[in-house]
Amino acid sequence: MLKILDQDSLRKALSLYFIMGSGNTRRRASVVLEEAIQGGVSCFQFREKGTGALVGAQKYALAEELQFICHKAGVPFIVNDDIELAMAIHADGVHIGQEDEPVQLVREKIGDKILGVSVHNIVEANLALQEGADYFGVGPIYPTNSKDDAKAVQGVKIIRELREAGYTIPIVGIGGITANNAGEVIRAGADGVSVISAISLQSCPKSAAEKLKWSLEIS
Ligand code: TZP
Ligand code: ICP
Ligand code: MG
Repeated sequence: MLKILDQDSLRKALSLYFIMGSGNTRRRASVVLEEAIQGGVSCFQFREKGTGALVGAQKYALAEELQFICHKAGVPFIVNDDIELAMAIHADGVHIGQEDEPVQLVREKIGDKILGVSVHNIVEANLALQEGADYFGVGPIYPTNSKDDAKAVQGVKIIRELREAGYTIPIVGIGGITANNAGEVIRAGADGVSVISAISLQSCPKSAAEKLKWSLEIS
């Protein structure tokens, strides 16, 4: 586990936030992650979901393999939804959605690990902040093929609205983000972009990450 990040370090770490599970790539997830990190990914979320998702010991083993790669590179390793797994392997944090356990309960369970929460509007944002979220994942900003039960596309307007409402918490946009639209997400007020397919499904994850990083730098 990393040293606990202060809010500014977390903000920076979230700038290029890569998410993947075994179902998001046709290659070995560990190889894709290694290449993505070489390209500049600054945070990683293990999200093992959907048809054919690994469970039990296999899920645990893949989590540990990917965590080791992150650890070597000093990249925070966050687990989606599975708090038990996150605790068992001493992950750096967890990311939960509105359908998961209440934020407050998760906060109690994970102590000072990083806690990310998916929020879609001001009401959810207010509650998540009050109950102990460290950052928000906001989306889907653009249409996505990577989430079966994705909510309605929001555009970058929702990020602007959260900033205008006074939220200073780190925010990442998610959903359909590519090197072509990442700048727009940052200009709306996000601290970073979260992507699955824009890295995991590319033939060269390293150059895909580099292009995303470049688009963030010139935003
Ligand atoms: N939550 C909202 S959209 C999404 C998740 C997990 C999927 C993002 O995947 P992609 O491939 O970057 O659109
Ligand atoms: N945002 C982030 C960062 N991760 C997710 N899994 C999600 C929203 C749904
Ligand atoms: Mg969830």
